[in-house]
Amino acid sequence: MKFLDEAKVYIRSGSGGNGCVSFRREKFIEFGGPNGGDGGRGGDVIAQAVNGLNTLIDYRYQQHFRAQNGRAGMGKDRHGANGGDVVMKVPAGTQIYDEDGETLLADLTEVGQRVVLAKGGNGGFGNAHFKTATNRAPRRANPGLPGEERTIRLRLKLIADAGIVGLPNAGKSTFLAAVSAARPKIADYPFTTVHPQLGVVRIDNSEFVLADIPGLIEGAHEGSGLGDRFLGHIERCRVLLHLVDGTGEHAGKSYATVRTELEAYGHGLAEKPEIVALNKADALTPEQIKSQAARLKRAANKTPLIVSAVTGTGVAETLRALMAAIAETHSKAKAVATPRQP
Ligand SMILES: Nc1nc2c(ncn2[C@@H]2O[C@H](COP(=O)(O)OP(=O)(O)OP(=O)(O)O)[C@@H](O)[C@H]2O)c(=O)[nH]1
Ligand SMILES: [Mg+2]
Repeated sequence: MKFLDEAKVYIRSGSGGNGCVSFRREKFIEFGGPNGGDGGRGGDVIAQAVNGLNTLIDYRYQQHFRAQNGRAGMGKDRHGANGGDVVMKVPAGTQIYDEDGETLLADLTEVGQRVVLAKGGNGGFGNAHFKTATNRAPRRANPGLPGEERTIRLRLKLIADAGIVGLPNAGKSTFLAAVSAARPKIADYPFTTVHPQLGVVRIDNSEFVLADIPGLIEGAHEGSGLGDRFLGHIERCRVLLHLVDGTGEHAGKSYATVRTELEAYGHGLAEKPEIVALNKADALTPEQIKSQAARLKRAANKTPLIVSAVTGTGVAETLRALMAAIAETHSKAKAVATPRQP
């Protein structure tokens, strides 16, 4: 399936049906009275988060969503039919913005969540509605109200528990492939990964979702490389796995480059708990590991894990560290949600 994480969509809810002007006319019945029915309501445009989607690609092919108009009321007190709603199915993690791309209208983070984006117009009253003691033959009926139209922007921010960051070629995709059933493209050139990938990781009877995103280079926040827009996909991650290529020139500098980009991007990424790992240990001599790990430790202020995504060295430890960090953020969130009773 192709990946698309931004889409612009035009939506229009249904207009209400007009009310009807009509009088009862039957043989032998005088003054039958008004019997014009009300118009039906126009349909709504609704967005709903559904299971089994992880891209907005459908919105490349369909960019207009119109709900049905309500039908007009009719004589003999017949109410017009309501217009059908149209439901836009989106993956969980989709944010819906106004046309300006800044005003957040809705954030659908859980499957099943739905939001009405454009309400259908009400149907107009038929003349039967306007019958009063003093006006027993009203000749007025209301028109239906028009539907709403607007342009909205959908922005998908994948929901993963942990996200892998690092320079291009750090081995992020190799790591994801080693620990999950995901099969990202892997190659020894930068920017192999051009869009985010998710994998489910199972360790010690629990599981979590790990996201692999395109590599970051210096200046990514100014658009260098693939830029930093994919960082949006790890905004909601609880922890980061920062992979540093041990075969690179200076592990400490590689680390710092990526950190600078995380900080420049903002949105709380730099404050997330981070597990640091020196990757490609299999390709290094023990001395090289020692010196690179020391540089990395100085830069990151914590002892890095030593990993080889290819041979599997240190992989289980890394997953356990991620799992523990994820669990910790959960318990912290709970502590905030339930303040102690005085
Ligand atoms: N020796 C060794 N090579 C590795 C290891 N992990 C990854 N590689 C190699 O490093 C190269 C880049 O790996 P990828 O997994 O594509 O790197 P990436 O970080 O996803 O790169 P981008 O998607 O371009 O950002 C590939 O040739 C891998 O085979 C490792 O643990 N040891
Ligand atoms: Mg990759």
